[in-house]
Amino acid sequence: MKRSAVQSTAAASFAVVVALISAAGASAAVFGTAPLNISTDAAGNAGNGPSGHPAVSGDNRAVKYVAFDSDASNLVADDANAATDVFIWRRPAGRAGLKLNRLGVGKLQRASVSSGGVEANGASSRPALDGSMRSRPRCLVFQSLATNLAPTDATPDSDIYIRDLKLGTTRVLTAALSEDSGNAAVDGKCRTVIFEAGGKIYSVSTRGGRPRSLGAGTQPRFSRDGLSMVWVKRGKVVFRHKRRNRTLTAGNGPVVSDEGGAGAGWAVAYNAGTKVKLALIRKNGRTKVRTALRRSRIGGISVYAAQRGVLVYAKGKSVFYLNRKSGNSDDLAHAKAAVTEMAISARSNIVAFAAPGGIDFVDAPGSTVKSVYVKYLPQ
Ligand SMILES: [Ca+2]
Ligand SMILES: [Ca+2]
Repeated sequence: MKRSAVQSTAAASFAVVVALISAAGASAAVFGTAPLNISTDAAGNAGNGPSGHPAVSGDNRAVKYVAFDSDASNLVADDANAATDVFIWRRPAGRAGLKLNRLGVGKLQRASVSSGGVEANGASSRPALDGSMRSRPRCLVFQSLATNLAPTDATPDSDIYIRDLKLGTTRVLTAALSEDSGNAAVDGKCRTVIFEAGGKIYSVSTRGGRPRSLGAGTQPRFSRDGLSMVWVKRGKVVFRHKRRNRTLTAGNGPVVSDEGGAGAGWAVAYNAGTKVKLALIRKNGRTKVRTALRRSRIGGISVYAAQRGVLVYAKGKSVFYLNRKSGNSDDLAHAKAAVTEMAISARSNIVAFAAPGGIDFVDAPGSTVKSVYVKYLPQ
């Protein structure tokens, strides 16, 4: 894959022309499998409403789950709440999970339901999934306005809920807070959830208890190993490790890697205007911030990004990845409208993103609904 982004975009454009002529698939034009729309019903029919905010489980290369939210009512049977719900898609095992070439493949379930399986009476959105290099995914967290998901929460404010993927139970984590809570993230072992409420970052144990304030901030994210977090405070990105906060430069939408070996420390990527900044924070505290990408938007970071690893990002309507070890950048998808919601697995073998307006040659002709796609990237 010794191609620059510019060259591969040109190659992609050429391939699109070839596809137009030969009616071939789009898979030849981009690196990895062709994007597969997973926000469909079991037969592969597109959602009847928009889907977005994909999250990918952090279980090393296994990547069992992708979650997203959707306004569509036709993705699963009996969705009659006329409200946004959170869905979890289970990637098929074996070849089918690597090829990802058939619409409706895998198992899609609604996750924003009560322990008794009752559907929510309010909108649920913004899922996050656990799983790390050493642990399997066990839980999904999301925010919901519903008043019927947990007996201890009957107020129509926004709360953070946790769904145990094995037991199929749902609990509220923020009943003790009167502010609206949202934008939750969970560590890789499903021990701690961080979220924002009333302009502050809070941390709460997944076993329950009162949320604890970590100070002013928004947009919290965890590293997969759960040892570091990032957020935005007064317009600047904050990196936190072992209760120590380090303020980086101005930015938003930060993502953080696990700690690298041999003192390499951590990588934090974030948006700053139209640039993507990459902060490398070494174990000894030395921090370097540089511009990694221009006219781009960060979408995700793989666990080893401090030393090597991958960034996934969008440039206009296209999704790319950048391999920090080789310096190679390659295109993953060309959507019909600007892509802003992306996620990447721990080892960057699975990428998920939401494309407003759909993707040419991938969706049914004429389908323009915002959908969630997954790709497998061979490594
Ligand atoms: Ca619904
Ligand atoms: Ca509530």
